[in-house]
Amino acid sequence: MKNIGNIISASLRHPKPEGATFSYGTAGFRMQADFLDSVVYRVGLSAALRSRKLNGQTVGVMITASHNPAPDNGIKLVDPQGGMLEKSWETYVTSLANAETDEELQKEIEKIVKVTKIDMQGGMNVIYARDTRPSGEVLAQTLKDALDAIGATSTDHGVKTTPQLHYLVRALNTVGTVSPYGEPTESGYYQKLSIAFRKLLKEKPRGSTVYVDCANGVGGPKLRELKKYLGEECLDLVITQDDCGADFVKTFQKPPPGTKLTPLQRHASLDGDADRIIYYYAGQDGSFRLLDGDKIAGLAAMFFQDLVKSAGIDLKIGIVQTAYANGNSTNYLTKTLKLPVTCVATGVKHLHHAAQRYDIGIYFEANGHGTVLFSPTALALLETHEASSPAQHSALESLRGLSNLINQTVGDALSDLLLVEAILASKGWGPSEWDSAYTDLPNRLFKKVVKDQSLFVTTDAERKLVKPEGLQEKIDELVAKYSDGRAFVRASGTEDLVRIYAEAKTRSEADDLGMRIMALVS
Ligand code: 16G
Ligand code: ZN
Repeated sequence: MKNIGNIISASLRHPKPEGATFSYGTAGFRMQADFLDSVVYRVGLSAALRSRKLNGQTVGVMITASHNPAPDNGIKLVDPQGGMLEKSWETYVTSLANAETDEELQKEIEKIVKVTKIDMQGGMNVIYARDTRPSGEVLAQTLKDALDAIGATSTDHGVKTTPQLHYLVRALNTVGTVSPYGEPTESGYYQKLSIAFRKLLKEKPRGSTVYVDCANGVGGPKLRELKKYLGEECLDLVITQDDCGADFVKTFQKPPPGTKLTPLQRHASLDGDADRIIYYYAGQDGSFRLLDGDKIAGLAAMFFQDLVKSAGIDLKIGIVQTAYANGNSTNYLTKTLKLPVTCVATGVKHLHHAAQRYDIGIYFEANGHGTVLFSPTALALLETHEASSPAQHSALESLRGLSNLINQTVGDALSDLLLVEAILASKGWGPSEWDSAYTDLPNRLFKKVVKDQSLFVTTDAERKLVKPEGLQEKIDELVAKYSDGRAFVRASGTEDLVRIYAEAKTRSEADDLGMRIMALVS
């Protein structure tokens, strides 16, 4: 490889911390920012190799640690169609990150080139962006160092939300094709979303105000920008920056401190890189009510089902959830709406993949990561189908609008916000009408530090443990004692601990079940 000398000499400036082991987890590499330098350098090399493997198509790199504390950071790769890095490449990236010496690094690079049969003749194109974490700037420099050393053409897109970077990658790779995704710029992204949103709203009057807490992250400035494109007459948005965000609200089931809820007023919280959103409000009686990812999935499923019926077309709608989905949300989808539901392991890539099996695949994690995917068949049908009545025409137009409004590359808090707002406006609903579809079963989430989390091995989309031996039987015995009881234990993919989820008919039963399982886990 002709640039190997440059790669190794630049690598001297980014030495690997001795003995450290890194792994490309559900959300790429994520850790304290101080330890990331060598990882970022090697991810840069991986991105360039991946681009070369795919004939020079543009690959994306995002520097973010999502909702983790400010001193953390992370890095992940985006494939040319805007999705997550293909699974088989996670191993290659991990092996580069863990090469102990520069000789080993060189060997690993040469191995990847050989094993994946990369023809090194030709260009490599990589774009990158970061969230607003202070450590991002220096890490972006390190990334550039790697891309220069290997000889890739690269563009620094500065501060972006994670989904914006996914959008840019797909848009860049589809310029001049039969299905261009959109103008490959940040303003192209805002234009695409705002035009679709305005079309969907038609002449509907503007709904009441929605308050959006952007978790002190990159969502704040970007939502402010989007607001300019939407125009005041479309959506009354009040943007706030609390330090907590979606994760806090979902975990503690209360509003961010400092946020006062007025009954029936809509609120939403994003996370640090704006790929996750949840809603909440106070009921008439002042009680706190969460409208999480499951509730968004339910709302979208109901709406899409109606539209597809009204449009008179045959498209298969399906929903993808994880074990964290509230039992009553699954009941609502399967029993009330009678739609198929698939359960997969935690992590956006698993949901995304499973959702691609439907014509309209709706996927949401309870924590608010999610989107709606339209298959190529669905898009073609929407394009060509001739309406035979004004009602059909209007439903078809709405479906077309939604396919442009919804980010097809990955879950996107800004796009999901507009999706929810468009549905509520179309129905003339407030949060309580939305919430009335079903009542969540009370649930509790615990975490426990254990000696070795790798001893916890699951099956059945993480709903059952196969190891430690005998533990699942004990959990089953306990669960059977509670009405509507359900529980599972899984090793976290982002922290060194295990998570315990329990739900049951009443709050006290859910708490009790969770605590008893906590006591079983060690
Ligand atoms: C990551 C995943 C998220 C998942 C979470 C679970 C992506 C982009 N993010 O943040 O989807 O819900 O991990 O964390 O895939 P845990 O394994 O620590 O419970
Ligand atoms: Zn995130």
